[in-house]
Amino acid sequence: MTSQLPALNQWVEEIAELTQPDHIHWCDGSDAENAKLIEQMLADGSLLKLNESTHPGSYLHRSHPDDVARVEHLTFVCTTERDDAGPNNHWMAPDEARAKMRALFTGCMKGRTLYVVPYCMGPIDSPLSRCGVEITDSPYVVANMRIMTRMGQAALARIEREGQFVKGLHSTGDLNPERRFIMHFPESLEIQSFGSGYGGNALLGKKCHALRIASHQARSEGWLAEHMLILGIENPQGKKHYIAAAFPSACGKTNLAMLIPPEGYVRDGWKITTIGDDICWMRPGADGRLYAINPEAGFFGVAPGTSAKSNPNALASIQRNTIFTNVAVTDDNQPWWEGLDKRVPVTDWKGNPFNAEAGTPAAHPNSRFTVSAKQCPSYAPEAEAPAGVPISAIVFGGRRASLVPLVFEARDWTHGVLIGAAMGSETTAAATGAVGVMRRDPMAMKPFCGYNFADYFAHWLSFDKAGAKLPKIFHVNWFRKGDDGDFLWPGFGDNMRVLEWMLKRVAGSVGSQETPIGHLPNPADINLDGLALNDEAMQKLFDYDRQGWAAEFASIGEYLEEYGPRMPEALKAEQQRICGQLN
Ligand code: SAT
Ligand code: MN
Repeated sequence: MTSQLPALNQWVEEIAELTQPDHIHWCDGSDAENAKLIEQMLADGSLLKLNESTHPGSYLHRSHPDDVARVEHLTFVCTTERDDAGPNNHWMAPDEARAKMRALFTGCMKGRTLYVVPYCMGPIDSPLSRCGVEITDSPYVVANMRIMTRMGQAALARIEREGQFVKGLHSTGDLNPERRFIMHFPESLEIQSFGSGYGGNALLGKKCHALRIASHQARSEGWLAEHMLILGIENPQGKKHYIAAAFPSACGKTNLAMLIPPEGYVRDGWKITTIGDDICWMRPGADGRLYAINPEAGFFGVAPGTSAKSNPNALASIQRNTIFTNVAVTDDNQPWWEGLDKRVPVTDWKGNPFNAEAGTPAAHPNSRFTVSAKQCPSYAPEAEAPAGVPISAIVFGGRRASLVPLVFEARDWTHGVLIGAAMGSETTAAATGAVGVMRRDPMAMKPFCGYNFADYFAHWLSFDKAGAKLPKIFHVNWFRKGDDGDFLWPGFGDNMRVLEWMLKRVAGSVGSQETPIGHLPNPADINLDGLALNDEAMQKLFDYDRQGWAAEFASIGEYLEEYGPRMPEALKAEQQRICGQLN
């Protein structure tokens, strides 16, 4: 098979010549094709069949133990000018990067099959969607891309019609971390990834295309590609709002997107539905509002911590047709991870007998499930709507043990952009490196923005123009800890209480306490019925520490300075104005 697009055929030929595969297979995305790939992976041991009666159609993949997370230090944005990538990215000159990758890709598919994977990010018929083709030698990647994107025949037809697509070239190579690079060429819409088979390094539609390349493209086309979940929230009167929320990887986006409200809310008729759990593309509509789509078709969620209590919708979604990566296994061959339940698994994520005494987790902390969004009980049909959904509120949040209150609201768009730009969070297992270190992660895009953050903030500011009806911007922190080191806020379903307050603010039906950091809630306006928050929690969740914030804002100022003269004046002025009020 080939396509009706000469540019695509030519590229595939070129890559085949370079990588020298034994076979070339154009993926059509069909069930039969998938079944064949699965059969082949079962035969070569790259997939293991899980318990068919408890988890029909589900498989376990164990990655190489050195290949378990994104590798930010090996991820590059290769723009002609170094400054266009900015201090937020690792940069390599395009020619140097191409030469390096050419050497790695030469002959790397000998003895393997080259898969051509056409995919569409977003509903096939949405003007907001964008397409790509990933060439890969990993059948595991093909099977995951089939779940995570609209992959195959229909995507190819759109690509042939449009003539434009993102070119993604991927090989697992020899999985040697010394020979691993994830290169982005946003100016020519290209991605080259070598030496990893894992998640965001290898499923090129996800972080590489839908965030790094798309953010660059979005800037020139007037839209936003963001690291955000999208949820629908329906009140008892049947009115629906949509909220987009940015949190760093492994900070609970999937849980929030699939939230089940506390009992009282359910009884009253509140409902949360899920549009997406990781990525959001937004564009101003004719009415001035921002309209969003989820470019993905599935969830690549963190398994550990997922339970009937923390996220019943996710758990229900992954009972069948799911690919698990790096989880543990029970004696009856069911997938298991820390936080699931009280059972003790027999095999750890590396395939060794599990020794509970050793004190190391059975599932890898960044173990994942890949599942179609359609299997989620809370999945919203509007997620397939070509026009997207109108966003009423944007939420920024991080993992902060101290200082940052439960929720506050930006005074206006510029202030909201500063709140996003100033986001800080403690690092998680989603990337290699130390866990629990506080770092600035603006809009949760630190690892994902395909261009200079200073220009990115300017792009965000540019949406505030005549005729725009922009969402309100909020900041939340579910992770504040008390003196005893325990979380002060119960989180999970109870986050509904905070979402409800946001909607009251959107409707203009409640007031707030004005402080230099923004509008804080009057605690009486947040429904805390049935929660037993102690005095320390009430005090710390709803208060702000002026001195602490003065120090925080001084550090935010230093952070913005790192970007030099490209940093928009309006953002610096906003930071200085708040500093002035705090000191
Ligand atoms: O590994 S992924 O980038 O796909 C997941 C994540 O870090 O959010
Ligand atoms: Mn993510």
